[in-house]
Amino acid sequence: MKRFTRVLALLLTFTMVAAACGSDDDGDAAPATTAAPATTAAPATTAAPAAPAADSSDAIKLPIHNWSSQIAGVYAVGAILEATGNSVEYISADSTLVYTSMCEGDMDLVHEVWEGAFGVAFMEQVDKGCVIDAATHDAKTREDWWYPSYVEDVCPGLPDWEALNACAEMFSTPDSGGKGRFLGGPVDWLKGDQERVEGLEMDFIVENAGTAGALWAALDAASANQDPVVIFNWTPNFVEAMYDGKFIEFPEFADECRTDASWGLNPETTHDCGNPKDGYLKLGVWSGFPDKWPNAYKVVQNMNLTNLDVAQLAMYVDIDGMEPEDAASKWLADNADRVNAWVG
Ligand code: TMO
Repeated sequence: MKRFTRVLALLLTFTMVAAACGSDDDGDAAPATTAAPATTAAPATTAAPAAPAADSSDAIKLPIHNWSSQIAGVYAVGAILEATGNSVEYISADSTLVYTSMCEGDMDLVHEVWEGAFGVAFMEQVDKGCVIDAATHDAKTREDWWYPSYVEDVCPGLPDWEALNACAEMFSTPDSGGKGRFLGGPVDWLKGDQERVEGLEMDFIVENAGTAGALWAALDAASANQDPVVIFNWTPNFVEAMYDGKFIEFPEFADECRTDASWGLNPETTHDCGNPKDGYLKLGVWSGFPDKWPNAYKVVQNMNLTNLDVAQLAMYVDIDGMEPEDAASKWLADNADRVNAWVG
């Protein structure tokens, strides 16, 4: 049986070569197939599948952003692409502008597109046709204002946003002029916190942390003293494994809330609502990707991260203190069966 298959494969190969040679004949008006007698069961051309297109040898450009699951995860994505024979290049990139970069051909693949933070920037380029919405992970995401649970002891009515606002003064800092301080993430993440504070007429100022680490340092310091604090946080993340806490419940999110000022509680501002509670996590590629790296593209479309994957990648770095590359290796080893199925 095995030998028969091999012989058949050889025959097919020979037929393909013969067909290819035939069609190479210069000035031969009749293609090889029409020369074949009508009684031939299968003409050479229909038996020969199109030769699989080879991937370009150019490196696939991948961004390094500024939160741990992404940084560890991109090395895992890169290692998978290398295993399929591609080469990759890692480039530090602004996490919002990266979608414009993809349009300009300066970036090829973003594997963690969070709806809350990047949904608008991503979909804008998808609508333009220069970025492809290539895969939706199973992971469901949420990104919003968040507090550690002990704050509920001093601020009744949480997690409701109006209850938070009634306690605003508790969240003041020496620089916040008596208002509460919301500590947001780096400026390339979620936009719109200032609009939200204004739109909902909250007694808060918005301060942006320079790094994710500055958020966790503020959380750590506040927790040690049980001081009220409200910061930007997200899930899946490592935080839920270390701290008990909740997201603030703002008015329910709708797409129009981001684009249509007249929508929502305040007819003059956008962002007078919370972020999506069940947000997507997507994978986007440059529109030229499928033609340039057809084989890699097949693998990329199979990639699928769960909440646990994203949380684990973050935990390996932020709790266990692993280097992102080592976290990627560990995650790849622990998930080898799934990853092999993606590669096919
Ligand atoms: C994009 N992020 C997960 C940090 O909110």
